[in-house]
Amino acid sequence: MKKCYFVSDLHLLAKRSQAHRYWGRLERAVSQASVFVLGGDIFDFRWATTATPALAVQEAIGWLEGLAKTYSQCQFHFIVGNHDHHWGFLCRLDGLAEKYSNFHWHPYYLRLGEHLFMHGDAAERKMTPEKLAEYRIRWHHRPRRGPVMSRLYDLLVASRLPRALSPFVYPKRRVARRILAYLQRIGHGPEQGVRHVYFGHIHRGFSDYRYRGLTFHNTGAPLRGHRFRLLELSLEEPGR
Ligand SMILES: [Mn+2]
Repeated sequence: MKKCYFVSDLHLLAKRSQAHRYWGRLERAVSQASVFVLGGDIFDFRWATTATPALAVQEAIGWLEGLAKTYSQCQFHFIVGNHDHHWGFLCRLDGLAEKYSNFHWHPYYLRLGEHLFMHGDAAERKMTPEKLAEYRIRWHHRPRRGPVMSRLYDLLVASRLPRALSPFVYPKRRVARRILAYLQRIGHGPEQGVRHVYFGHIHRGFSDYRYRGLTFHNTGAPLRGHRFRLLELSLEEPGR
């Protein structure tokens, strides 16, 4: 069995990210992992505090490159989220994958055996692949936020209001129903052998929520007042 970790929604580059508090845990996991899945919104280009968007891209690519180079024993899979959906950044991912044979990227999802990894924005509404693509493209046109808006947003997160509201905005059952419908549309439902779904986006950390043949696991987010965890699983070695 191979050890695999899933983590998402670090929101690096944004001031409100508390991911630095988890570096020790993240590094320990990466050093033990054979497969490490980064599930989207790892970077937050909309709320990046760097002087220019180009610098944000530079930092993000540098961070991924550092991982791939330092932990060459580990296969990294980067799944894009809505906050990392930034042209300048996406354009660089193929180059990174060419340079490092242990770096792979996926615009929407990754399936490994009975495990399906995705960002989770497919739970925003009833999504078809086309609607999800449109939703992502709208993120390209959303303006980058300045320091004032950023400060206001930090205050909102600090108030813990988003955390308090999330069970109402994203009830587990509704989220599971929407994701299941999306997976069936793309041909990766329980009928095709998928058993476990790992995702982020809704910032609610939970494991083992069962719904119609699927078991859902959410990583949460390292933001103040939110639950956050690395999700660990074992993957079958191929050919066994
Ligand atoms: Mn998201």
